[in-house]
Amino acid sequence: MILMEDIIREGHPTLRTRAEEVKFPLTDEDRKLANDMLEYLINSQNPETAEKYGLRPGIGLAANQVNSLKRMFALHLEDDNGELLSFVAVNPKIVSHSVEKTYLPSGEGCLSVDRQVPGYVPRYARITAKFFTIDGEEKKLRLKGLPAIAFQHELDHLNGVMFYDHINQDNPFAEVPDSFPLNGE
Ligand code: SB7
Ligand code: NI
Repeated sequence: MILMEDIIREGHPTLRTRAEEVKFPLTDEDRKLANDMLEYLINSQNPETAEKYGLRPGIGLAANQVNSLKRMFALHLEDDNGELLSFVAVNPKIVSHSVEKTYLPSGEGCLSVDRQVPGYVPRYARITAKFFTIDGEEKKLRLKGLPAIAFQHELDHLNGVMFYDHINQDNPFAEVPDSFPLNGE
């Protein structure tokens, strides 16, 4: 099982390295990694297991964060309609996106960042994403709200990008053109 000590932190070069496409069928090792990442998120959101194992809660986790350069990440969260979105995305991409942006008024955090980094992180408000499941099935999803933000945060990890790379250096809370704040988080 993945623990906090398995999650690499800022300064580790793997977080700044582009992850590589995964080939199908997945190897047993790839499958284990995928399942372990999703399991971490589920355990981290359960107050008992989070407490027991000292897990920081997360809605997403990318392979780079456990020092693996495979293009896969896990997401486990509810959308605005209370529907559970829980999957591992392999070789994910954004095929189209809105012009409009959004951001969390309280900023973003990251399991690989042990400090608060204040500021707005502009994200596309709506995205159409494509990815493969662990079993090699291709999925196409339309996301908005927190799931869209989380998908972009994780896809960034696969490209060696950190959330704070997007924060305005001169004024972290500068108005984001053509955007709205996403409330409820
Ligand atoms: C806030 C937090 C996350 C995504 C978007 C907004 C995920 C935090 C956990 N991670 O570090 C995942 O990479
Ligand atoms: Ni992160």
